[in-house]
Amino acid sequence: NTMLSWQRTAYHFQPEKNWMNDPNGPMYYKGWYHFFYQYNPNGPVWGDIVWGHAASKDLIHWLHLPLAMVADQWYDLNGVWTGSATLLPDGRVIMLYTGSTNESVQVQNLAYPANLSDPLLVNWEKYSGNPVLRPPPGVDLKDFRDPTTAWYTSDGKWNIAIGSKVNKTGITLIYHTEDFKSYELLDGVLHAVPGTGMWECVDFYPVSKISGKGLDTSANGPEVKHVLKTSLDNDKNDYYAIGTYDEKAGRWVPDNPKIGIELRYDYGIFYASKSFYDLHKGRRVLWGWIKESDSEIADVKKGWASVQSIPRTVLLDTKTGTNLLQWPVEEVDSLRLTSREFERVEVKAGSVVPLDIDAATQLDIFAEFELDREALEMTAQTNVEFSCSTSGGAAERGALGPFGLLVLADDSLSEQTPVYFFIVKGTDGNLKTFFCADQTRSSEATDVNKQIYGSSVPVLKDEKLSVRILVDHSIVEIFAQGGRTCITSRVYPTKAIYGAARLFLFNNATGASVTSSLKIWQMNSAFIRPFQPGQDA
Ligand code: DQQ
Repeated sequence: NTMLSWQRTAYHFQPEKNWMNDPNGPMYYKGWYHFFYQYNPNGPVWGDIVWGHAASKDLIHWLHLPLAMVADQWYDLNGVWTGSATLLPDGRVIMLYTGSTNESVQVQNLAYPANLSDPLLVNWEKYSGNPVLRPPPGVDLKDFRDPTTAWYTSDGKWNIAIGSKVNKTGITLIYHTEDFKSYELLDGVLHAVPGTGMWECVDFYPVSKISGKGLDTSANGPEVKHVLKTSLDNDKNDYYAIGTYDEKAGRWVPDNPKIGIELRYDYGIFYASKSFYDLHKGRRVLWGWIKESDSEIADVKKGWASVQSIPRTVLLDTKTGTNLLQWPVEEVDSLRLTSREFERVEVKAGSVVPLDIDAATQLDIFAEFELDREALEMTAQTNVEFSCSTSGGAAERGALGPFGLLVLADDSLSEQTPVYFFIVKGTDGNLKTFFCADQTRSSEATDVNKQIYGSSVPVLKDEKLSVRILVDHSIVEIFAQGGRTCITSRVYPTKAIYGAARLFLFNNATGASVTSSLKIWQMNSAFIRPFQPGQDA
């Protein structure tokens, strides 16, 4: 349907058609990045789930490969669901995934490449002894899914984690194995949080306390923290916490037990994410599923649904120690074409300033903001109850915000997606900074979600406010303050498309002017196309 084709993205991963959801089994193997994903080959809605497969040299340009696994065994007849890859030291590749059986019981299955000398890993074999794991006693037959990448343990064996729930308590089970065929369920749970419901797509990995490098999933020691991430089926968001893992005790304890697992990878749309250690570049890379926020009818009309996030590097923020930093992988920069720079543009209180760039649908924007210092100091206490989602959005004026950019806007501003900072000042004079994205005017279409997303963002002394924004037709991925707070917006402009899309600075604060410096790149499209057999990859 060409009517809706402008919504297709130019450099985010998506299949040519139909439905996609969770990222599965990402890994680097013999010079190729492999990406698998939950896929419905028969239509643009969830169902008939199999594993799609694509490979890339740089995480940006992709070759679509044949389906890796289809639902052809009793133990995955109702779906080849989410799973993870483990690269063994001897060169073997282990793929563990959840099968929904002919009776819709959730079991774990083992698969491996049919030919390890094929760098494209086109053919996959399922282990003849599947399933390797069935739901343990006390767990509902439909609450046992999404095995993680395995990590090496001090006794020379492996652990994997699997999400579940007992009553309303979300839990992570740990299984111990030597050969990935038989497993022992360890006593207790890695972690549990009452009231959170089913834990889908658990991810568990180390981050370094000192270096800016990513760590192999098996790394541990005094210089390491462990991140536990869960995807909450209840509200379809990914939550994480940073903590300490005691392998011998089989427990992980969050650094800040008061907040539990409450930080979000992304305050917009980002779910069922999965990370992997990229041994090629020594980094940890995170993928997330960006679902649609329009209606199913619209998805059927356009013939496809969902995109994947731009792969992001994940690191511990060693400056704050309390959050992760996510940033688009450096390969994204290879798509940059021409750029425009704007030095210290003044944006007066209550004004909008157009930015003169060629086109505005495929952009990489880096922007810094400074609020007028005097105004900042003179301002008395402001509304300290502020929250992005319950606020009036970019139209609501406060003393010290909102100010930022209007992306995917048309000339008349009848459509616009504001992304902005909002500063509040407490009675004690302390400042708190929020970062939000406002969907309320993003589209004139009526069948789309128009929430306001966002959260607070840590800003340290003497730091400028900064934001990086990737715009790609119908998706806006935002990384505030070096990636401390991220927001992905899925938007459906009807007028602000192709050559009609514009970019503006805005400042809706009542009492302070803002100075902004920006560098804006036009972004090339990525090649994301079918692999032709015989083609020299
Ligand atoms: N999607 C898969 C499940 C997983 C859910 C099924 C999360 O394995 O729990 O498509 O989106």
